[in-house]
Amino acid sequence: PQPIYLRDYTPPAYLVDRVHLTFRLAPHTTRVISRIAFRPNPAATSREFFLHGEALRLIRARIDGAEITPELTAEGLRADVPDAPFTFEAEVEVDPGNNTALEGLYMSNGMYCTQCEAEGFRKITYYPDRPDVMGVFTVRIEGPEPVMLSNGNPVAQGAGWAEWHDPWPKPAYLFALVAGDLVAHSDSFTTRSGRHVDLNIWVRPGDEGKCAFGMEALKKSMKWDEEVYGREYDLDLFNIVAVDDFNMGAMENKGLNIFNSSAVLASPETATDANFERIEAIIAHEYFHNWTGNRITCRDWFQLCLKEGLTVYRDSEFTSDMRSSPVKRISDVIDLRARQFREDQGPLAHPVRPDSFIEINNFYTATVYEKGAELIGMLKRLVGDAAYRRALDLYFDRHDGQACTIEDWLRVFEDVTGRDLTQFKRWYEDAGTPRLRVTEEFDGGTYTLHFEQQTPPTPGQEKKRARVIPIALGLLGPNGDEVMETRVLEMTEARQSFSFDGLAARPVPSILRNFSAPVILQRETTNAERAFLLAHDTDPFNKWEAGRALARDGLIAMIREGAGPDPTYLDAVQRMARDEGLDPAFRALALGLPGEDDLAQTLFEVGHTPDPQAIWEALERLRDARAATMEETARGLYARHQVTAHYRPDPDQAGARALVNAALAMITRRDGGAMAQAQYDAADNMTQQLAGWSCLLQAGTGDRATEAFYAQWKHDRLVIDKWFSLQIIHAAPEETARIAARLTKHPDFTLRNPNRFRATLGALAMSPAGFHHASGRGYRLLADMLIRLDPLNPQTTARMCSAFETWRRYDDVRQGLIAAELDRILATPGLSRDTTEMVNRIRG
Ligand code: B3K
Ligand code: ZN
Repeated sequence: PQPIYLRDYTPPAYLVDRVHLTFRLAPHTTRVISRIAFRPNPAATSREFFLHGEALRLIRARIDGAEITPELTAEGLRADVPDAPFTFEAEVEVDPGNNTALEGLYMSNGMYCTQCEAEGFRKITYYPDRPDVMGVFTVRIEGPEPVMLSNGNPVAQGAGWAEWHDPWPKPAYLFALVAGDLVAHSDSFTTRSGRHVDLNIWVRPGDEGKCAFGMEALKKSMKWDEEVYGREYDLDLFNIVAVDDFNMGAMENKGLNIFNSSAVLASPETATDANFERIEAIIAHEYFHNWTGNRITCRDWFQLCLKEGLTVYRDSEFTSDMRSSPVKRISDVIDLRARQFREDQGPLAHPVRPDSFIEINNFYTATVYEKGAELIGMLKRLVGDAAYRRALDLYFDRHDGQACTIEDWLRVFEDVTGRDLTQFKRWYEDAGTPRLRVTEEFDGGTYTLHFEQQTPPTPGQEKKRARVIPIALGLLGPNGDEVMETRVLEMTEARQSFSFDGLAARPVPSILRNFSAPVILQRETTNAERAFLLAHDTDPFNKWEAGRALARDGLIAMIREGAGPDPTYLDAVQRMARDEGLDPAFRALALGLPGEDDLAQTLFEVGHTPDPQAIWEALERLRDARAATMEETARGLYARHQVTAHYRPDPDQAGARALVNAALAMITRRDGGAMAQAQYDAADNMTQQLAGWSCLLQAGTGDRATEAFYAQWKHDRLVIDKWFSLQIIHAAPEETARIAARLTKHPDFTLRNPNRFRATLGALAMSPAGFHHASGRGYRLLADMLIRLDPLNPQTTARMCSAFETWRRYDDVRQGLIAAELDRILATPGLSRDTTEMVNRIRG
C-alpha cells in the first residue's frame, strides 16, 4: 500500500445533499439500501465519480432510477454520471456477525453496533467516505431488535422498524447505528436557551445500576460547555450506548455516542476512583466533540488534531474545574511523558499534524491527542485567557458547519490578536520534543537565565527549526519566599537570555511552571535546591516536579554508580508527606516514583544502556529504604486519612484513599501483607479492594486473594479485566511473561475482546523488567499473540505493536531478539496494512 500525502489533497468531485439509508438487519446477511443525492462540486478539479466501498457485496446500483454496472475495485466503485445533480442508489449486503475487526457494522454480544471513524463507513455502503463530504442523513432500521437507534431525532417507529433523521449535515464517520436488547437509564437536561433534551445511557439488561455516575458526568459536561465556551446542545435527544467489544474508549457519533463499556459503566463495588475519573473525562470528551469535531469537523484526516487536540484540551479544563487543577495537571504531564515523549523519542515520532500516512487508524496517537492538547494550552498562554475566548467564539461563528484545517484554526487567533503565528505553526509541523538547556548568572543584583533550545532529529526530519516556547517563570528568595511571581517569557530564538534586576540575593528559579510547554528542561542543579523547591515552591506543579527530579536523580545514581538511596530525597519526601497543609491527592502523587520506562529513557539519553532488571531492582531498593525510613509516617497517614463516610467517587475522598493506599504500599514492605490482607477482607469498594490485593501481589502473598477475587467477580467482565492485568503488572520480572502466558490460556481469555487482550498483553508490555526479560520470552509471547490477533482485529494489533517502539535503547542482545520478533511478524502471510505499517516504521 502507498502512503497518502497531505500535499495531495484535492476537493471532492461531488457533494452530498441528502442520504437515505435502509438497514434490513440479519447477523450474516444485513442489507443496506442507500439513496444519495449528489451534485457536482463547483470547486472540484476532477469529474471522476468514485465511491469508497470495502468488503461489500453489491446487489444492484442505479443512477436516477436506471440500473448501472459500475466498475468495482477492492477500494470502491466508479461510474459514469450526469454533469448535473443526480440520485445514486445501491443495495449491498454485509456480514456483521463475522466482523471481528470491530469497524463498520458489527455485532457485540448479539447487539448490532457501528464504528465508522476514521474510514469504517465504506464497510457499510458505497459512499464518498471523507470528512469534507457532509450530508443530511435519514435512516430506517428494520429488524426484530427491541431497540433500534441512529443519529439525530426519532421520526417514527412501528413493530420491527424505526426511522431516524439527523438535521445536522455530517461526514459519514459520524454515522452510527445500534440495535439490540437494551435498557436505558434516562434523565433530561434543559439548555440555557430552554431546549429540553432527553438523555439516555443504553446498556445490556443487568447493567442499569452502573449508569448513574456517567449520567451526572454528562449533565455536568453540558452545563460546563454552556458556561465556559458558550456552546449549547443542538438536538432533542442525546444517547450513549455501552458496548463490550470496542477498539478504543468511545466515539462521538452525532447524538449517539458509542462507548466501550469500561468508559461508562461504574459502581463503587466494581470501579476504582481512577475509573470514575476516567469515565467523567471520556463522557465530557465525547460530548464536547459535538462542537469541536461534529459542528466543525476536519477537512481531511491530516487535520485530526484540529478536533482531538482541542477536545482533549477542553476535557482537561473540565476535569480541572470539577476536581483539583494541580492534581489534574500533574497527572496529565506524567501521562504525556510516559506516552507522548516516549513516542517522540522513538521510530514512531511524527508531527502533531502528520504529512503522510498509510493507515490513518495508526495516527490516533498520544502525539495527535495529548501533544495536540498541549499546543492549545501554549496558544492560550501566549495570547491570554480573554483573547483565547474571543478566538474560540470567532472559530465557532466563522466555521460552523465546515470541514476545517489547522490553518483555519490559527487564522482565528491571528485575526483576533493581530499576532503572526507562522513560527507557532512549527509545533504542528515538526516532530520531536525540544530540549531546553538553562544556565544562569547572578551579578550585582541582576539575575540572568540563558536558554538554549535544541530538538533531536526524528524519522524523515533531520533539521529542526527554533520554536516559540512560553516559559512560565517564578523566582524564590533564599528564605523560601517568592521574590518574583509567575511571568511568561516568550522564547523565539535558538538561544535567548532573560534578565531580572533588583534582587537582593541570588534567587532560586522555578522554571516552566505548570509545565508551560511540552519540552525537556535540562539544568544542572543540586539535590539541596530540589529539596528546597519541593518545600517552598508556590507552583504546585513545580513543587511536585522538584520531588520527582530528586527521586529520579537518586535512582540514576543508584543504577549507574551503585549508590545507596539518597538521604536528601528520603528526608524531603517524608517532610512533604507529613505536611498536613498539602492536599492528600497531591501527596499521593508526590509519593509516586518515576516509572521504569522513564528511567530507561533518561539513562539512554545520558549515554548509558538501560538494563531493565537493574532499573527494577533500584526502584525496589528505594521503595524498601523509604518504607523503612517512613514506617511511622506511613502508619500515621494510613490511620489519619481513612475514609469512614459512605463511598463517593469525589476528589476529596479519592485523594484520601490514594494517600492511604500509598501508605499501605509502604506498610506492606514492613509487615509482609497483614494490613493489606485486612484491608482486602474489609473492603466494600473496588478502590480499597484492589489496592489491598495489589499490595499482596507485590509482597508475593497474594494467592489467596487472587482466588477469592476471581470467585467473587467471575460474572463481571470489566472486573475480570483487572484480575488479568494486575497479576501480570505486580509479578516479579522473572515471572511476568510466564504468568501472562498462563493467563492467555485461561478459559476467560479471548482474542475477540480488545479490553481483555489489552488487560493481558498490554499489562505485559507495561511491565518493562518482565517484558524485556533477558530470555526474550516476553517478546516472543507478545509477538505470538499479535500474530494471532492480526487476522481478527488489525487495529488493536497495530496499536499494541508500539510496545516495541523503544527497542533501540537496549543492548545488542535484546535488540537482536526484538528485531527477530518484528521480522517474524512482518513475514506473516496476509499481515494487515495496519500492522505492516507499524512494524515497518518501528523496524526503521
Ligand atoms: N474520535 C474517536 C476515536 C476514533 C478512533 C478511530 N480509530 C474517539 C475520540 O477521540 O473521542
Ligand atoms: Zn476525541
